[in-house]
Amino acid sequence: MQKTVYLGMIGDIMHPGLINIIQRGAEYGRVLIGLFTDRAIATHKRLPYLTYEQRKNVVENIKGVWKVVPQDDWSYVPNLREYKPDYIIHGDDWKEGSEKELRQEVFKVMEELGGEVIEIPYTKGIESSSLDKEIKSIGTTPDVRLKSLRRLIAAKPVVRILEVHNGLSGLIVENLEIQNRMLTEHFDGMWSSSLTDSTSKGKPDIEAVDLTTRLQDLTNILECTTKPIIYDGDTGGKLEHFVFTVRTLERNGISAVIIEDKVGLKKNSLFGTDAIQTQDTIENFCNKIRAGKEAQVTKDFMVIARIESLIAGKSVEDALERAFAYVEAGADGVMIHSKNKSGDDIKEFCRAFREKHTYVPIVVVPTTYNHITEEELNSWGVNVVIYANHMLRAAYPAMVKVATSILEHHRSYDANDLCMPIKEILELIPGTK
Ligand code: SPV
Ligand code: MG
Repeated sequence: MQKTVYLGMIGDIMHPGLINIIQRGAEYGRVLIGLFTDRAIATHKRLPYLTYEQRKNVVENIKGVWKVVPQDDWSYVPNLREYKPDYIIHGDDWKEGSEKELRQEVFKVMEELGGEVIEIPYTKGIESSSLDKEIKSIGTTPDVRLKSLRRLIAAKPVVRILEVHNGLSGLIVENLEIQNRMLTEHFDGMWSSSLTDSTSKGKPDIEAVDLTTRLQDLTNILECTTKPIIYDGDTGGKLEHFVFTVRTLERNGISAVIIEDKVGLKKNSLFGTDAIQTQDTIENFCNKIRAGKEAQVTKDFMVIARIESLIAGKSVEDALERAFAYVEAGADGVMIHSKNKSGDDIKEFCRAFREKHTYVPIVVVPTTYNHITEEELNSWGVNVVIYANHMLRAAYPAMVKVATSILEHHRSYDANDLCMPIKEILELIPGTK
């Protein structure tokens, strides 16, 4: 019988290095491609530009490919056990760096299975990661960016979102990666916060900064990033205005708007019951959700309903009643907010909500109950975690410290260690020189 050669690939960017490895594999037998699914990729790196189906279509039409099967895990082990290939072929670049442990596992399993690992020298001058960088420098389109949030929610246990308020903070979300054993940790997308958009302009968070003004900042962020953006739409304003907001956001490639069920002069939720927080009627808010959903052009844009019952001092039951009604009205997800420090109310809400709706995404903003990890939140049923204000809260005290030092010493020398070196700031943004 013909031997089988397993080759795992993402297949987003086709290049001669991949064709070479397929051809080399075909010398040993029929080539079975384990095509990484979004789920397998998303916990480790950014989502591919093309969807799984699009990549499958390309790869299965390459000469020398026998069959394409999904690889649903970053580790090769489950598929190797399932398909029991005679060989697995891989570029020898995995001997060093983050894939080292993956390689060790593969050797162990192939030995157990009586198979063999073929390592071939990596094609010089072509490297997926540098091609990745190329693609990133080209940017993205509003359409691809918009869709990516739904893809991430489907692919990841928890979608990790960080607040941004300008291009620079956007670049942190876009580019920051840390190596955590076999994982490359990164942020999945951005939160355009009304609190930090307002605060960074010296204005209170009361819907005084209008959409047109906030869009100017968003444009800067859109220009230097490719990851999805969730827009904090406050109360959504008047229903008649909200439909224009939806269209504007959608046209710009924003993935979702979250609107909160409050009326009157909006106060930041973290004041809790220290401020007067008036909730809308269920009926009115449902009408607003419906109007927003009818206004959107694509099927991908998301209108997420934010429930303020716990902020306004009401019960979890009240929050659930509203959540169920909002989903019924067409909301693509719910955000449950609380300023309780324990997180118990959020947990109770999530558990009960999940009993009725298995898949409707739950979004949380763990600002006060921030001892709880993403993994724990996920075990309650949470899909999206928003770190809603941390970039601005980090920047302000750092600036005050430096300003204070200058006042104290009548020179900036003493603040040297608090500041990024000039050379680094000059070289921070690609294309500066
Ligand atoms: C924001 O970031 O503006 C929010 C979240 O709406 S919170 O400030 O917690 O209300
Ligand atoms: Mg807000």
